[in-house]
Amino acid sequence: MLKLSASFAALAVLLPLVSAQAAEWGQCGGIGWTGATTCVSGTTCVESNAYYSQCLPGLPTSTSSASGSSSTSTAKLQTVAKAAGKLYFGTATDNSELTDTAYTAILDDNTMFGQITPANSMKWDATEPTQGTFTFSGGDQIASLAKTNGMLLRGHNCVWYNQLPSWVTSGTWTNSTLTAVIQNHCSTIVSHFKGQVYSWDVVNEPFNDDGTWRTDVFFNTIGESYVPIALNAARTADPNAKLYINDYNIEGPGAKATAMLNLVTSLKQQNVPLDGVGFQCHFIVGELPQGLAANWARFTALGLEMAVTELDIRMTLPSTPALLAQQKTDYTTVISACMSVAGCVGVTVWDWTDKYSWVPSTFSGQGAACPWDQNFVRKPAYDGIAGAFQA
Ligand code: 9MR
Repeated sequence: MLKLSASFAALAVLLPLVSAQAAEWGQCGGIGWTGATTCVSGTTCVESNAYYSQCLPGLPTSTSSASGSSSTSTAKLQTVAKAAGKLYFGTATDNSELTDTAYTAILDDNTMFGQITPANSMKWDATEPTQGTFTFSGGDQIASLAKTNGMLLRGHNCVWYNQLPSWVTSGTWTNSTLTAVIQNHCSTIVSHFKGQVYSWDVVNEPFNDDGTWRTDVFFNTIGESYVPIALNAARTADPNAKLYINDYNIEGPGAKATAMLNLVTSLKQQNVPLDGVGFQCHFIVGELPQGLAANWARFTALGLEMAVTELDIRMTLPSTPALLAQQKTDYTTVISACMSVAGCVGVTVWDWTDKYSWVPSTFSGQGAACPWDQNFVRKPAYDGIAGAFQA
């Protein structure tokens, strides 16, 4: 009898634990959801939208603490970046994330982040969805967050082939009508945020991976001179903002880096206003390009500054202690490269937590790319970043 009631007691303790976890594919969150918010082992709660989160298989339940390899650093990243002589350590964020108070509690810490980039709300589709009609509410929210917290702001972006409204992509343009459209768009958004922005990604991702020009509506209609057109409009609109061209797969030497180097060399020779180059740094664990610092130094030797603008280092899931250790090494490598290039002004991660990383929805089966896991637990990567700034 005694034995039986002890078993019942054990069951009574166990049952609520079991039922507190949502099943694979089950709902685990969303506005109005009152059920389980954690998932059964082997699955992870992933937000589909504000109203629905689901337990998806194949993702780690905890990327770091369960593996026993978590962060131990007590350093704050903006503090150590500043102490190392850099302007900032920053992060991308998005407006939809700002209702998550556990998230904003960390985001708002200006000893952790000294700079913010809006992941989406200053893009063309968000700011000029209809020709000549501008909406700045999303961008203003991020700008005011940066101001309230005393953080620098990177504007992202004026001219990009992606996230364009259809009136731009499907319009019937001549060189002169599209030039006017670019000038109006860049000058209106850059003017709107004048005085609030440290640097603007005026032109984003102009090249294909083989170093040829990306054949988007701008290049196809105007040719490569759409780049100086945009830069000149931005300079007139805010003479104090640093003007950047930003791209990926230019971090190490290669055809695309050479194309970018040739472009910025030619722009400088023509006295086109340009202050910096953004190296996005969307990397894969264990596959960093060789020669980062030497490549970046070729750009700063032209009198330009540079920044790591969108850093994340993804892995094939599930994460393992070995992958997390390699990821720490890789984050260290990137920060060390920035440390060794005087003109590298700062580093921005493309969101600090896996909870809001763009990676899993773009690369199936990959993720865990950020320095904090989806539960806001710091990973070994965090220590890699802090340690490299402190070295
Ligand atoms: O993080 C952004 C994501 O929310 C958007 O869905 C995506 C759409 O293109 O853009 C992401 O940000 C990109 C950035 O603007 C430019 N470089 C690559 C980034 C990751 O795709």
